[in-house]
Amino acid sequence: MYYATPLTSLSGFALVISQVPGATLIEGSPTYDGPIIPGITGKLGNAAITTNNPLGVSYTATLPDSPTTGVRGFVKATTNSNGTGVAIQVSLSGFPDASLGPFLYHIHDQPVPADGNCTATLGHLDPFIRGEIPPCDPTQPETCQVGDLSGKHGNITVSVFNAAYIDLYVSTEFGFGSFLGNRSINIHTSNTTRLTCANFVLSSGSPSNTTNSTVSPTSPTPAVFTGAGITTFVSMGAIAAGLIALFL
Ligand SMILES: *[C@@H]1O[C@H](CO)[C@@H](O)[C@H](O)[C@H]1NC(C)=O
Ligand SMILES: *[C@@H]1O[C@H](CO)[C@@H](O)[C@H](O)[C@H]1NC(C)=O
Ligand SMILES: *[C@@H]1O[C@H](CO)[C@@H](O)[C@H](O)[C@H]1NC(C)=O
Ligand SMILES: *[C@@H]1O[C@H](CO)[C@@H](O)[C@H](O)[C@H]1NC(C)=O
Ligand SMILES: *[C@@H]1O[C@H](CO)[C@@H](O)[C@H](O)[C@H]1NC(C)=O
Ligand SMILES: *[C@@H]1O[C@H](CO)[C@@H](O)[C@H](O)[C@H]1NC(C)=O
Ligand SMILES: *[C@@H]1O[C@H](CO)[C@@H](O)[C@H](O)[C@H]1NC(C)=O
Ligand SMILES: [Cu+2]
Repeated sequence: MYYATPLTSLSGFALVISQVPGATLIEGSPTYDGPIIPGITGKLGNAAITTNNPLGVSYTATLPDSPTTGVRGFVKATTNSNGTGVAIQVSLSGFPDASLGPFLYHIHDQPVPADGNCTATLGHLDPFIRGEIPPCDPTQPETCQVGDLSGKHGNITVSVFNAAYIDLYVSTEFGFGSFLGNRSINIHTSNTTRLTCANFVLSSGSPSNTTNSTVSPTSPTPAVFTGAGITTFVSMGAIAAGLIALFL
């Protein structure tokens, strides 16, 4: 399995962005209108397939009865039966007018605070520091952000959405950068507005915690809040950080 190492510089990531002409910003979130760049990958390489995840362990993110959105349901992540990758079950309903879609959903880096502020979950789970640009190519999921579930497995285009698939890149093993159990799900409109969010919590099994800080240098500082977009992001290049995820 992959052990992320703390970064000391963001320069490599800024370089990735600078390779992408035509990037524009909508309200702090980058969009991309140029050609797909083949082979683009994270600063730390392609996402690694996770193996030896703890069997029988599930984490479930259940959306709250928020008054501000009708979207309800859950995303459940269960270690795949052979320990490689994680089985994802998505059961969501109550999506608003289709004109706001397709809807997107991602694992975000940070948990939702007690006040329910989805913005505080920062950006996507992105331990390989791949960034938003160019968009995920689902035929090369290893090159996508680990947390970009809709990018890898499909957008939500119906008002009641059920899906089940294996994602080989997320992990249920504590100590890995791709671990999802202490993070959150965010549901977005197509323009990246956050509709609702929820934390993963252990819902079955015994969590694995055999890794320790000596062998697992994967406790990066929280993702930098980059909501002001690329311009700000580049200007923040001097900031040392572990995980970076743009704000979507
Ligand atoms: C996204 O859509 C929502 C809902 O229509 C709207 O309130 C918001 O201003 C839009 N944001 C952008 C950046 O277009
Ligand atoms: C485990 O199952 C997944 C699909 O569910 C498959 O992609 C993977 O190759 C399998 N791994 C092993 C070691 O059998
Ligand atoms: C939500 O969190 C973001 C990021 O931490 C922060 O900038 C914003 O002020 C918070 N909003 C509220 C209403 O607390
Ligand atoms: C979640 O756990 C991973 C793996 O142990 C760790 O690297 C990360 O910092 C943790 N994230 C939060 C928000 O606690
Ligand atoms: C998913 O939705 C996003 C946002 O509208 C869009 O950019 C992307 O192309 C869509 N992906 C697919 C495969 O349709
Ligand atoms: C693993 O152990 C660390 C350190 O004691 C603790 O912070 C963390 O919550 C534990 N994780 C799990 C999944 O039990
Ligand atoms: C942590 O990992 C190191 C290296 O594998 C090992 O020597 C040490 O005993 C472990 N500590 C604990 C508390 O498991
Ligand atoms: Cu998101």
